[in-house]
Amino acid sequence: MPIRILATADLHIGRTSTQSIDLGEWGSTRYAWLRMVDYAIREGIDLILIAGDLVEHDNRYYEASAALKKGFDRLSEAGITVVMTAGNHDHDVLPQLIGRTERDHMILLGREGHWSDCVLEINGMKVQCIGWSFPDRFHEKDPAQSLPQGLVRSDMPTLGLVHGDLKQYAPTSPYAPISQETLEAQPVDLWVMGHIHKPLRIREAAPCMFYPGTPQALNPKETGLHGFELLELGSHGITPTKTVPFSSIRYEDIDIDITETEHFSHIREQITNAMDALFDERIDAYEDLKEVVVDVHLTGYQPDLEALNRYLAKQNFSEVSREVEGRPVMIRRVYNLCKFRVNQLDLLANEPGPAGLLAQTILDLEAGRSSPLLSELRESIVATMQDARESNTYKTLFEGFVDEGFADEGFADEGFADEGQGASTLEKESQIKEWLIEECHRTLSEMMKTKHQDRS
Ligand SMILES: [Mn+2]
Repeated sequence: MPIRILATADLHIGRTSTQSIDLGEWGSTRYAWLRMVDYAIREGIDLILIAGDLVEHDNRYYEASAALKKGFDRLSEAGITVVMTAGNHDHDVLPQLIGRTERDHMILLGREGHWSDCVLEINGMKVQCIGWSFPDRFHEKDPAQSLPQGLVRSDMPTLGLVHGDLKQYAPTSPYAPISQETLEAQPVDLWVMGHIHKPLRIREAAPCMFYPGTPQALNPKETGLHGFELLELGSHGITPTKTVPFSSIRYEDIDIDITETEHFSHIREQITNAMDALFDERIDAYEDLKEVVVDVHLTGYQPDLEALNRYLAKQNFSEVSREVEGRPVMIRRVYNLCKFRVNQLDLLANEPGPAGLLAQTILDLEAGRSSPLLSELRESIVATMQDARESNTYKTLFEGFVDEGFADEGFADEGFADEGQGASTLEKESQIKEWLIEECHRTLSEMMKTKHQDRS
């Protein structure tokens, strides 16, 4: 019989999902942990792997302690084994908590930042687990480099747990920048990773490697589907992983293009329609999903951004919140991300002066024509981007995916992060074009404003 495995990380017991209307205890990660325990028992899970940050940092000790103990007791009774490593949030609290409840089926690996292993026998099959835990709040070294030669056994399958960033995206992260190549080179069947809150499949082929992400989404930055991974380990290795939707709250961003919207009063209806479409287009409802929180991004071009801002400021969009398929869908915020559009760009382009030149430049860009001004602009942008990348200020692709602490420290920048190392020349070229159009529109908008003010 194969071993049924539930893999998770970053539960952060002690926190509560933010911005909910009325989730009550369903919003707490403490309750999510107990729900997960029930799930494991109900579904006949044999082994739970938790790759760090099970518990929020130490000031939540007492809240976490009782719930953890309750969960461990239930799992123990059901004969389910839990193998864990500590992350940057629970580097001190998890060893303490486990220390008090130490028992055969609850295993914390890699204490004090030293790799360790355990061998389990489940359903007549032997399996090795290896893991590394955070020794402190920060760890600037790559834990993969300290993995001892010969730790991984060749006579049975091995499952690995580690917490931290991936080095190629965050080379100087203070949260254990891990070399993916070094992990891959180990004869390990599976790597479960923690720290990045967005679920990420790194690779499917052996060794299978993924960040399960937060099973209970914590804030509006954690959009999309959140749950945990279910796997089976049999005589032929690991089966492909399956995500089990689990979070009681779901955060979504919806983009609505209002270029064609002439009357602002229609925006409300457009938002309502987009909300109704959510469950058809991207959300598969499941029993434990209790609430959806939506941020709306108004995009496209509008001729009068000031008037649009004034209109939006007067609206109470929470009134638009509604029930869809029996669940409250709430509008949290409406962002105006529209760009300025000059109605008669072609007329303006004929005028002398900087405004005319900018209008002409936008027309050139849109038509794919070149001009001396454009070549100059393009060169200086490429140089600036190069400088930015070399200065290492923009370290990660994972803006908004990582721990709040990390993102808040401003390591990442969306504009450059999206650009990525894997972007093709063609993609880069179209991003430069898009960015130039945006900048020209923005500058032109400023110019036109001044022009109107001069007249009045
Ligand atoms: Mn973490």
